Parts: sequence; structure tokens; C-alpha cells
Amino acid sequence: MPAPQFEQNFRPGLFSVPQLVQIIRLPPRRRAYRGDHDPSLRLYDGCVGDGARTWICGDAAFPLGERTLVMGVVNVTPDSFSDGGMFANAEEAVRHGATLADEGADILDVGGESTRPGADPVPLQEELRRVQPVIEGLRKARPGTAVSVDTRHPEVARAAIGAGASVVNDVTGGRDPGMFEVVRAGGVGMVLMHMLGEPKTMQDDPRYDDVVAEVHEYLRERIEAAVFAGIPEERLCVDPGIGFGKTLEHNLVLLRAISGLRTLGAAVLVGASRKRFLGTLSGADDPAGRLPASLAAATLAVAYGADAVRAHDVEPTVRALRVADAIVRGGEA
Ligand code: PMM
Repeated sequence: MPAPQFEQNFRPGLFSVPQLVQIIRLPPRRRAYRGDHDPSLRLYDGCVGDGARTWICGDAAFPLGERTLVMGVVNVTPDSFSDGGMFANAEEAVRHGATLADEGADILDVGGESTRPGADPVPLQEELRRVQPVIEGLRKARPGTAVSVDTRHPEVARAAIGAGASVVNDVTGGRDPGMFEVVRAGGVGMVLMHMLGEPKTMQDDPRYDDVVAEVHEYLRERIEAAVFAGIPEERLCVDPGIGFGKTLEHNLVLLRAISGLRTLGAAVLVGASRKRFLGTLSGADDPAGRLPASLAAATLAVAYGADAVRAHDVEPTVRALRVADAIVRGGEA
């Protein structure tokens, strides 16, 4: 990685005082990543006092580090693994999203294409038809709550921004060449998630030499590509993509390594809610029965350094995170 190796290069007199000031001000991710992810590590110990960080998403500015943000899931799909079919018409989806906002969601994540393992792609027009009225409805019903669109298609993202979305949550990390331009022009925030391959085949024997290093490097490169495309760094958030081309063991190692993602400088989102590995570990076959497991994963994600969690069950998640935040961040319960 072409990061300046300050420790190795530094000799007295090598840098002028203004240069040294610049070096000190460089965001942490520009310093070398040392592959520092020993699995015996690493509760995050820098949540308090690691400087003011803010995630800017359109008109919304989310302070990071004080309190964990909650992204509530509003799937408008007939086939999502966790809640598919439950909110498949716009009115019900808006009602559900409004409830999640009242329960304390900071962002409502509206998705019209299931990305569960094995899912077939949805035609663009159909995805648009699903998400647009829900985003418009939520903006009217709960104008104070930000809306994100969960899509990997620039055409859908553009229409969603027009309908009032202030975040694009792209599970491919901006793989489509047109996506960054839509986000840049819209002035919105973006989630860059890691996914290995495509939803249809991603769980067919996923392999990595070093899952943490590879996911980290992918997200670092995606941040650079987004910034190069003109998206300010403070609009970006990264997500390791729990369950997206990962075995149970990959998911666990990635969760333990969240603090490493903090060195990239962007906000960090983690979505473990109701996922299959939680069913395997806890013995809950039904995704709706995975609440205790989801709360355990969310609270530990916070302890390991997550700024935000994506959750289906917002009310219990908010309550659990009040406790986690009080312990980890030193705030009040
Ligand atoms: N998981 C799902 C969908 N979108 N987006 C982000 N950023 N992170 C995730 O972990 C994530 C996501 C799949 O879960 P769902 O089918 O319940 O929405």
C-alpha cells in the first residue's frame, strides 16, 4: 500500500515544521495498515477522544462516536431472507418504516432487491417501482428521519435521491461505474460494503487467503475510488458485509476486526441482524427468532468499534445500545 512510512523515514531535520503539522493532520488511514488483526484482539479503545467525526449525508450530519447510530431495515421485497413479503406493498412499508423511526432509527434503509444468498437480480423498473413510493412516503411521514436506498444500481439510486433519499447503501461498494457520479452529483452519503462475487453464488464455498486483510484492502481502495470520483471523504461509510460471501468463521473474524476498519477514516456500519450465522450459532432457525443473537452481535460490534448498526428490530436494538454505548463510550445509560 502506497502509504507514507513516517516512522521509517523520519530523521531529524527531514521535514519542515509546516510539513510536520501536515503529517500529524493526515487522516489515520493514510498511515500504513499493518495487518493488525490478531483475533485475540481487540475491543476498540479509541471511541472516546478520537476526535470529532461526522458522517455527512445530504442535509443530515451524524456525529460519530457519541452514540451508535441505528439503520432500520425496510425491505420492500417479496423474498428477503429475514422479512421477505411482509412489507411488500408501499403503504405497509411506509407504516413499518414510520414505526421504526418512532422506535429510534436514525436512518431508514429502503431496499427493493433482495440480496440474500441465491437471489436472482430484479429488473431495474421493478426495483424502482418498489422503492420510490416508499421513500417519498417516508419523507412525508417522518421528515426528520434520513432515508437510505439499498441498491447497487445507479439508475435506482438517482431516482431514490430525487425522491428524498440522503444515503446510497451499495452492497457492492460502488462496482457499477456510474454509481459514484450519481452519489457525487446528489450530494448524499454513501455506504461502501464488501461483497464477494454476486448474491446468486456468493455463498458457494467463499474463500480468502486472509479475509480481514482482503476486506480491509477492498474497502480502502473503494474509498480512494469514491474520493477520486469527487465524493468528499466525510460522506463515506464502510461495511464489512457480514454474510455476503462469507462463512460463519469469516463473519466472526471480521466482527472481531472492526476496529481495524476505523483506521480507514470513514464511518463504520455493521449489519449482522437476523443473519444466518446467528441462527447457526444460537439454534434459531426462524430469522424472526434471532433477536437475542442479533442484540449480542450488535452490542459486540459496538464494543469492537462500529459507529452504526443495521437492524430489523429497532426498538430492542436501541435499548441494548444505550447500555453498550454507556459502557463503551462512557456516556449515560
Ligand atoms: N445486509 C443486507 C442488505 N443490505 N446493507 C449493508 N450496508 N449491510 C448489510 O449487512 C446488509 C445490507 C441483507 O439483509 P436483509 O435481507 O435483511 O436486508
